[in-house]
Amino acid sequence: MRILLYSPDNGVTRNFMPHLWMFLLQALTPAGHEVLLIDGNAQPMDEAGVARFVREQNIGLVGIGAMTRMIAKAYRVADAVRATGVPVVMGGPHVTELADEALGLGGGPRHANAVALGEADETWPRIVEDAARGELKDIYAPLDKLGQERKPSLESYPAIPWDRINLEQFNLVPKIATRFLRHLGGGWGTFRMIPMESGRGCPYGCEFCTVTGFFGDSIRFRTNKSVVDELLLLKARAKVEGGQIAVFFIDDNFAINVKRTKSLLRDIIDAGAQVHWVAQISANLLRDEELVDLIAASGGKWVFIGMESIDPANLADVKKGFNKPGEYAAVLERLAQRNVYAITSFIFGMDNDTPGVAERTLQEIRTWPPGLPIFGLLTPLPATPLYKRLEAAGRLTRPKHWQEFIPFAMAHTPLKMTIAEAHAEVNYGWANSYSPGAIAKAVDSLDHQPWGYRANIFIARMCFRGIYFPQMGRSAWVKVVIQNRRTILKLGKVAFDAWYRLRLRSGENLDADTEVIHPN
Ligand code: B12
Ligand code: SF4
Repeated sequence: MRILLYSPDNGVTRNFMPHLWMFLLQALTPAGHEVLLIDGNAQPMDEAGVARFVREQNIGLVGIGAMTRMIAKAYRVADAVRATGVPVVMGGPHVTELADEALGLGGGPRHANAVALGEADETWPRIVEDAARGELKDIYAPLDKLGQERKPSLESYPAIPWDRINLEQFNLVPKIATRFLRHLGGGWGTFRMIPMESGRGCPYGCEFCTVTGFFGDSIRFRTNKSVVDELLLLKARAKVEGGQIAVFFIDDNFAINVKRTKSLLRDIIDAGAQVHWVAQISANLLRDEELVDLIAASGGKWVFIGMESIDPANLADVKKGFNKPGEYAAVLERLAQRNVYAITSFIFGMDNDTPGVAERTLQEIRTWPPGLPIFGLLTPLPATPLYKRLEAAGRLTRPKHWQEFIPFAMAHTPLKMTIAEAHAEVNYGWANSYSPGAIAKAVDSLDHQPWGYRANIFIARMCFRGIYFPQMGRSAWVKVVIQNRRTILKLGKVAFDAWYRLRLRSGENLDADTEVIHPN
């Protein structure tokens, strides 16, 4: 049977990274079946396009995975596929929480033939075999013999064949520049960001988060060896391609067990498996100097920190009191001293927020080393404690906000400001962090650093602004480049001067060599 795994586009921006679940389920598919992947963020397709693909490619089963914000598109695609007579199975966090919605049991239309609840590592092979026999069941749940929910162990994690998978759709280098960049130092003909997990689960239980409910509060790890082997495979692929690979450790809290993280990082260093990597780590765990040393030595370049708010009252409200705003600056300095920078994520529209929260937050951010600030709104995702609290208090203004998803729009009323004010705060945060002036300032603050670091923060800021300001298509990019021309010219001049000095020096050396060889 031919199987298509499909991930819908988010409709706002091209994702910088494919979704891990597709590669994982592909690796877990029983022998004898062929799996094709389409990531809508890399290969945008409308529902008719996916249905046509399914017919033309003689697909026998379609698997769709989606977060809440993409679920409306996921349902539309599922409907179009089912209309061709091909069954659809859906999985991921949204349908796990609202399986009835996907199966049409709550009064709405049915979108999926089957739903995979929770982690599907162990149920997927069964789903495939049932589909091949034409005997799909409605629900697949990971249960043990006693009927209790079972979280798969990651001890026997499958080897994802990164050396063989077709990653054509996941190259971040524009086609036009590929040939030239392939020959640049180290080879930049391709640049791929690859998702990798080293463990699952988070015990912290922040009120707005799906993770503790979905993956459970017991943390499970892969063996160090399986992570190191995967890194080595990716590194070898980059070399063969004349390109670069960076890894995003998608663990919700990569250092949740500091002892184990240190041992993994040491093993990566010992095996020479370093690639540039990004990971999510909460600020409280970055107090440890030795951990931060190992992060830098093992290839860590960016750390995503869910700071959420600079107001302790807000943090206490959402059960994230372990974040201490007073130590944010020291944590970021500790990272920056090792040339590791942070993606700092903030949520506005929290219950203690008042108008002006964005400027107050920016005032703090301006005192920190440069990084990539991002701003969102408090969002009640289905089945989270936050959703239940707001529902009970009658504060949800759009209880089924996912059915008509609107980016950066609140679905409940904050306590101390209006919805419109909350939206304006997010806009203020983005506009003032990613204006040409702010980008130039971030780059200039690294004037004492080699060119690569300045170029890195510049490119990252240019990409990150696209999370909020639509940046799809060539004309949008041309506009951004023109707006930031001063910084681009400055970076270009620094690069040219360095290249020219290098040439001059190698010319002098050539003369000196010539003198030695021909002293007369
Ligand atoms: C990496 C990641 C991202 C990446 C993007 C996704 C990517 N390219 O990988 C980035 C950093 C960009 C991101 C952004 C956001 N993310 Co995010 N992200 C994650 C994260 C940390 C890991 C995802 C992952 O790969 N997990 C590991 C895989 C193996 O697990 P999985 O995807 O759940 O898949 C398993 C099962 O669900 C199931 N399954 C999944 N799909 C399918 C499909 C089929 C057919 C079947 C059978 C089974 C199946 O099988 C898999 C194996 O067991 C998760 C948290 C988490 N730990 O999962 C949050 C998470 C998915 N993100 C979340 C959110 C809210 C967001 C944002 C909206 C945040 C924001 N406010 O801006 C944005 C929106 C992104 C966008 N614009 O599209 C929420 C989603 C909750 C929900 N109900 O939708 C999560 C769960 C975190 C949370 N705090 O609750 N995210
Ligand atoms: S620490 Fe992160 S992953 Fe864990 S519950 Fe809080 S927000 Fe979710």
